[in-house]
Amino acid sequence: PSGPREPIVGPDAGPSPPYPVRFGGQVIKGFGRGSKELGIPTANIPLSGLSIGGHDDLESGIYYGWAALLLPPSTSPPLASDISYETTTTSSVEPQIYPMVMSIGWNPFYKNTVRSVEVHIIHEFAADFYGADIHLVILGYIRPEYDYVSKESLIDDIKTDIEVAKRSLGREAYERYKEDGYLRDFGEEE
Ligand code: ADP
Ligand code: RBF
Ligand code: MG
Repeated sequence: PSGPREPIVGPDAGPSPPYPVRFGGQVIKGFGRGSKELGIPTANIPLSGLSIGGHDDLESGIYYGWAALLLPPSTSPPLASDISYETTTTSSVEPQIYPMVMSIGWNPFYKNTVRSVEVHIIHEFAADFYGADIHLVILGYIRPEYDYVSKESLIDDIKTDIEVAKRSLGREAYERYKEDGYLRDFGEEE
């Protein structure tokens, strides 16, 4: 498909049903081509994560929202609070919250035989975070998945998705979901 893309998607008043959709999972190994082939890493999450909260019915396509990342202790930099005080009773590792775009589907350009859930976090990380827990609050649908004539046109569209997500999330009624309790509540998974 060609032609202009909408700069912002979803109603200005805020996400409308079924959004917000909340779900999460642990980052697993994918096909190993997000970073290497496209220059756009995607944290893959098991599809079974999608059934959390009864949302195994999300249609294939590209979505946007907020992601919370809880790095496993081994890959987190030591915190000053861990070193200086022995009085800390609960984990002092705080989840970090970032804007994200995600793809659910079959990657028609690559003709995958399994449906995948992949999240590109809009942030530059110094290291990989396989095994980390991710919580997602999905706030809207951007577009269906397409097949493409070239890798470059797929990359161009993903870059546009990232800009669309940033603008769409910048609206007050979407920005406020950064404070959603689900993004900070990782307690039940330890
Ligand atoms: P895979 O096929 O195993 O998913 P990718 O090439 O898609 O490999 O890279 C994904 C991995 O890169 C993630 O699991 C994560 O550990 C790391 N990563 C680094 N930066 C990001 C980012 N901004 N968004 C998502 N994953 C990232
Ligand atoms: N793959 C497709 O085949 N068609 C798409 O339209 C498509 N859109 C994507 C949009 C975003 C925002 C992201 C993060 C990925 C998208 N992908 C798409 C998946 C891409 O092919 C996949 O991330 C890489 O192959 C690495 O697994
Ligand atoms: Mg990936």
